[in-house]
Amino acid sequence: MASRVDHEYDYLFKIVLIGDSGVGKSNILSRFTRNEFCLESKSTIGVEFATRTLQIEGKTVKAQIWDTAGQERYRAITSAYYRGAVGALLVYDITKRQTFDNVQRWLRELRDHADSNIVIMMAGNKSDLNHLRAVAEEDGQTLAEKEGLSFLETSALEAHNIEKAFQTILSEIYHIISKKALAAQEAAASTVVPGQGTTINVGDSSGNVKRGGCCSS
Ligand SMILES: Nc1nc2c(ncn2[C@@H]2O[C@H](COP(=O)(O)OP(=O)(O)OP(=O)(O)O)[C@@H](O)[C@H]2O)c(=O)[nH]1
Ligand SMILES: [Mg+2]
Repeated sequence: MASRVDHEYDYLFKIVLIGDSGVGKSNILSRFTRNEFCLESKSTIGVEFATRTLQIEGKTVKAQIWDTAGQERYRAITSAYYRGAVGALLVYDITKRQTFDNVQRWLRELRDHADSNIVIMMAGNKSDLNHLRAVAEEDGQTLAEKEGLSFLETSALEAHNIEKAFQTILSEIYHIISKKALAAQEAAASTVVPGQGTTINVGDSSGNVKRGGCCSS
């Protein structure tokens, strides 16, 4: 019964991955959704997405995570990518200063294209390469505080803080949504239909992910 399967969650949240090419977005996604990592992954072309369902404060939350190319020439239409997104993971590479300097550029893009209430987590990825570090953890922390973002250093390779990064984003979104639902209920105008889940504007929710590169079997 396909329709039953479609509603085996309380909430569906769309989250977008952004950041320069090569920072590890696709590997963060594969680590989180399939527990896979690929040392020689190819640059993403266009848009892919993958899903994972998890428990957030007793609710079943389906995270639909979108991944696109950091390289401008491979990117799909920007507005469609951000449409309906309630969370963003903005990734830089702790071994490449330029990817950190470009964080401001990505924040501008979010401001221009995404919902103004989008929950943003900044991740300094490749924390396993501490000997090649070009961005101090405090620099990440300082920028995050200045911009009002959550912040973690992660490693897709070592599966360090990947789980925590998504858990944090999803919990924050859940808190915002449940506060809004409560306010709406109090105003006797709730838009949440109990038991049917709250669908947050997504396109294709088939749950499939296109696989490419060296990790495909
Ligand atoms: N050491 C280390 N390497 C990583 C980590 N995450 C990703 N990489 C490597 O960094 C390279 C780029 O990773 P991708 O996940 O393809 O980067 P991306 O951000 O998706 O790049 P685009 O698709 O071009 O935007 C690959 O060689 C990965 O193996 C990490 O946590 N540690
Ligand atoms: Mg990629």
